[in-house]
Amino acid sequence: MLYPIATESRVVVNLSGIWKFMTDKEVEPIEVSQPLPTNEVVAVPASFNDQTVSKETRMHSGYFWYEKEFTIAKALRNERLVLRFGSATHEAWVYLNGKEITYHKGGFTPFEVEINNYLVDGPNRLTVRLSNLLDYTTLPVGNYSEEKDENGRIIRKVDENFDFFNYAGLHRPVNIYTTPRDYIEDIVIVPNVDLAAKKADVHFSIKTAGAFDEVRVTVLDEEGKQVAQASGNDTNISIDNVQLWQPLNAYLYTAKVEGVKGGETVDVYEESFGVRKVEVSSGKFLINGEPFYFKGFGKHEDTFVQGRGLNEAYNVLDINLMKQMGANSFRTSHYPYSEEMMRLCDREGIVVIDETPAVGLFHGFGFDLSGKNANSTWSVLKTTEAHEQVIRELIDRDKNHACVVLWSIANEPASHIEGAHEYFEPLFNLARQLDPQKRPCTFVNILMATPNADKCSDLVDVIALNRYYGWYLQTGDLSKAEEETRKELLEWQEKYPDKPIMYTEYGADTVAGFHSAYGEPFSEEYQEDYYRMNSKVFDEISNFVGEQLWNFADFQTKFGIQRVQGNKKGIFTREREPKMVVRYLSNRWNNIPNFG
Ligand code: GCB
Repeated sequence: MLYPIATESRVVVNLSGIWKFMTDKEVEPIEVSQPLPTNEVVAVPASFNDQTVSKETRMHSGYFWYEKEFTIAKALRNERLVLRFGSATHEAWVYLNGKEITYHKGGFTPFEVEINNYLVDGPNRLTVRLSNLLDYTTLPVGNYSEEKDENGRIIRKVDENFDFFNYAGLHRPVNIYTTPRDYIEDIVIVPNVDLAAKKADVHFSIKTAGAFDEVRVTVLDEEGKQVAQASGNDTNISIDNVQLWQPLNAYLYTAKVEGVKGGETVDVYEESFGVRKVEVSSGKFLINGEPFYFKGFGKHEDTFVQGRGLNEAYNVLDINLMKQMGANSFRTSHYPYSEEMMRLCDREGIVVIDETPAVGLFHGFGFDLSGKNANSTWSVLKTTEAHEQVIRELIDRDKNHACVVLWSIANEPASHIEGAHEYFEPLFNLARQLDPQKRPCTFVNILMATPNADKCSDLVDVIALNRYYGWYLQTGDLSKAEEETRKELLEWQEKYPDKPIMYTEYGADTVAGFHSAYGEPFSEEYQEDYYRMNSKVFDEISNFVGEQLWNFADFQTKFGIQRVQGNKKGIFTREREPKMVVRYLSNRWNNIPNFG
């Protein structure tokens, strides 16, 4: 699915702004033939939760409604008109002028529908019913329960099986875009680069709908100069003296794709792409033939008021802070991030580990670290279908992004429990089959799934570990934590000598401004000591290819005795003020080259 852009043949109408809003108390059915019976409003794109002063609305679990009126200019009415949601969290039923026109489940991927047949002259009423319910069939996984109150009303509850607040709503842009009746439907770009010859063969497959006499692809360089041109739905273009897309030194070509009919260009779409080679070989992660070292973060889409909604100013600031620290990468923990962020990373040369929303695949997670309930994980959870769907939708959406170098199929599943391998093997096969660029794949491993216990690491190209020695284990005892860290990393290296190893999480909750002469846990001193200890061990391990800490910034979570208005493992506060450790890490990372 192509990202909506304006071109010589396409117009984008942005429906962002103020929408009507109401939660559904499920007392009386909502009549979609009528305007929503509410005076409440919310801004789109954003989560609804933090825009209200009502605690009840903020914490609402169940169904809720959005509505917006729009008019389409007469000049556009003969075009093909497509309504597109960047995402709708987590499930959406879409009505236009009272008729259901589409449905989508899964809160982090786009979907679209043609609307010509449902439009009326004058104002059109777009109504969306959403649900933020999560259960054992959805991704992320939620612990769902319901009860009836004294009036017989159903009270629904979702206890997140993961450590971030269950923000919901229309988090990403809602657009109507036009195409001609004959149009370019999708573009798949696969660059193959001969590094020694500085030459790339770029394969384009163009999916079109309707009848074109010719499909033409023109590759333009960053100055807009033509590099090469070819014709056909399946075509190769060679680029001599190719400029590579490099981490923190991005170079983007543009593929101008034209559908031509009767000598006239009918539809035009421009897709930018980078030429780079990603491989895993002999315990190294190679980008453009050189061993790359990941320095960076696990993140969240999480800001004040907007919640999980697109916040482009924060995206820009976050990348600027990363660059200033000498970081080069992040993981989209724990769900696909906005398309706007992916496009920004392409342009800024930020390397991305692209993660599905498969988080919480651990029965009883959070209140049962002993793992008693975990034993039933793979018989209790029914997430296979949702998991296949998110892999399909994520790879379909992000396949052309140069910034994406590794797919993360899941975060912290119970990969040490019987049944895990059977669950994951087909999913890894699916991802590998679907990705036209054949990027490496991994899943992010939880601390109980040690080298002896884990059942799935044979499936991965990169061993990606979330470890909390010195925080959840050996709390406050960094010398014991150092021993455990070293011991486990050496065990992984011995067991899988050809697989690169990296940390995708390590961190310590730290209350900004809290100091301790004894370096106690939660103090800024402890956070720094904790990172110094980890760095020391990383530098001893030869197959260690990267450190992505947890977390870039403090973020909102559900309530819990371990959380003080959210998770405080950020090295920045939620406002993006640095904690003390940022100086140490900036110094370290600015002195570690991206390659070597
Ligand atoms: C983890 C999870 C992450 C949590 C983090 C923590 O292992 O992947 O979602 O926020 O630990 O801080 O506990």
